[in-house]
Amino acid sequence: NPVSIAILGATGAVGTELMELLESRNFPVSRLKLLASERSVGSTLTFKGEKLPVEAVQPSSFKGIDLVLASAGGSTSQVWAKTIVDAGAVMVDNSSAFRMEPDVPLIVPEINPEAAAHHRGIIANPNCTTILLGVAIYPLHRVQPIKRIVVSTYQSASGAGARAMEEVKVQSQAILDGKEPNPEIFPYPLAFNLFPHNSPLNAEGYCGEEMKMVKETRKIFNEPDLKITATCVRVPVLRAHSEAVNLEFTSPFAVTKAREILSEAPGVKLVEDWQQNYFPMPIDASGKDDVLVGRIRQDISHPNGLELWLCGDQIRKGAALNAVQIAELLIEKNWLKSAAAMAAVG
Ligand code: A2P
Ligand code: 11C
Repeated sequence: NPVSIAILGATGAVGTELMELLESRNFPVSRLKLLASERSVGSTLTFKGEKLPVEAVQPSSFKGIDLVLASAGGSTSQVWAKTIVDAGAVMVDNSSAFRMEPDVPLIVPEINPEAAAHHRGIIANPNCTTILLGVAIYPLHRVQPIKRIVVSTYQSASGAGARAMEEVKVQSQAILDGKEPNPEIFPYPLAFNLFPHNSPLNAEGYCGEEMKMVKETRKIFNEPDLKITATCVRVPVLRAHSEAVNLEFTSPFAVTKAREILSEAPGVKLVEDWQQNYFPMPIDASGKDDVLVGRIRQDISHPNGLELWLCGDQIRKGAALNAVQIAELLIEKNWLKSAAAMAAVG
């Protein structure tokens, strides 16, 4: 049956991509409601050739809605989650608000689709860097358990939203014009620069983004004791994140075997031309569904180590595409049901 959908945060970078994906993937939509803040009232967005008004979210917004795709930030999700669930809708939430709640499944369809069976109205979409990492390394972990992960990220501006992407362009132009760049969304100039991710630091000196990668990966892999450490860095790239990944296994993992597994893994595209020194790049990953993986090589410092490099579109697989795939999974498995109906079946 076609689904009545509300997008909360429709005007944002992820929101507009959600609309594009619902259309291009032929998602069965009976009605689409576009919700954002008061600021967007009066604007319209086009879906399947039709101009739809953007409405300010309000308590009555979710009446008769089956599915809410939320990407309006954690605090907005916190405010509206109960209203959404009480209205009988399922919320696929792109924010970090509920990801670590024990009764909220945190889903990457290529990794742990079965965990979505236990939802109680809210399903969380992981952090973008976590999704891209998981898609690329879980196929290896499934074959031979990973003992330790060391990951360094090179994160695009899109992770901080549409206005942050605009800021890098404006700053780049300012610098080319010999003017001072003016940071507004980011704390420091990003054009022609980079800086460690600016999420809040904990007592150990890790930032929030790094701890999301640690905790969310453990939850998605269902490996509470997985050893993983991360360094997250913002780079002046528009919309694809990159990651340098070091994996340690309990015994040697042949590079040829890793390549073979990843060449067939869902959501992964192997990009390796060793003759041309051509490997995944953010410009090639932008606008694509797959996580591009390459430079798979033996770690020369450890017999059980592998090195690899990946790039993935932060707005697509890192956010909107993963959310739409979760929604498709719910339909396929008949799990697109209210919290009450899910509780009744156990
Ligand atoms: P608006 O355009 O009205 O501000 P991005 O991640 O690209 O910055 O997008 C954020 C999205 O979340 C936008 O659609 C934005 O709408 C929406 N949003 C932000 N704050 C709120 C809020 N308090 N209530 C509803 N939507 C919000
Ligand atoms: C970034 N990954 O690139 C972040 C943004 O938990 O969904 C998304 C934060 C989140 O800055």
